[in-house]
Amino acid sequence: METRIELIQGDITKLKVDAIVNAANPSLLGGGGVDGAIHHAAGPGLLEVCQLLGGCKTGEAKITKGYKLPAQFVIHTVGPVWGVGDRNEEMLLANCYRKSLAQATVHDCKTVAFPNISTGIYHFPKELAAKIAIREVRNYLAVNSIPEKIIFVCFDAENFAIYQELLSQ
Ligand code: AR6
Repeated sequence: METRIELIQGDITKLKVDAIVNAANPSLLGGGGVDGAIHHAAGPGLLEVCQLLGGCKTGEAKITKGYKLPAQFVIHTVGPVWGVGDRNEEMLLANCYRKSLAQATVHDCKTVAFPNISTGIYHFPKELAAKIAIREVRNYLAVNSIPEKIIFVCFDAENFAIYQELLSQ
């Protein structure tokens, strides 16, 4: 596996990295899944600042501090809901990774952890999502020195197995 990409199975809220990415919704006011876990672990300070951000469009990313999280920053991105709208889910998911990585670079985040954006409540097919995530991260790292390291954090065993297989190629 390449030295700047790591894969783990676990809970992203536990990671002491420069930034964790949140799979949020356009309101940025919290929800279920990883979003709920991040807000729960970060405490009310995160919601207070999110209320000032004016939401976030699908495929875009906004950054906040991590509050009570071990991570210094949270990069909030909004993945596409699979199977609705104008059918450009693949492009929008790619944008999530690109825009999140750009936020990380601007804030000098050397270590960044990503969850499997859109593959839970938003029902994006897991293997296709993993292919897009890995492609975008590899392309970005090839031309940017910051972040130095990306950690793909898989919560469920199915995603973990998919990433293991794809990253070995
Ligand atoms: N750490 C890492 N990954 C996690 C964790 C965790 N603690 N908890 C869940 N996952 P989802 P989406 C994985 O549903 O599909 C929210 O309500 C999970 O197994 O969190 O982008 C938002 O507010 C899955 O692989 O996000 C939006 O409304 C991945 O995180 C909506 O859900 C993403 O699943 C976003 O849906």
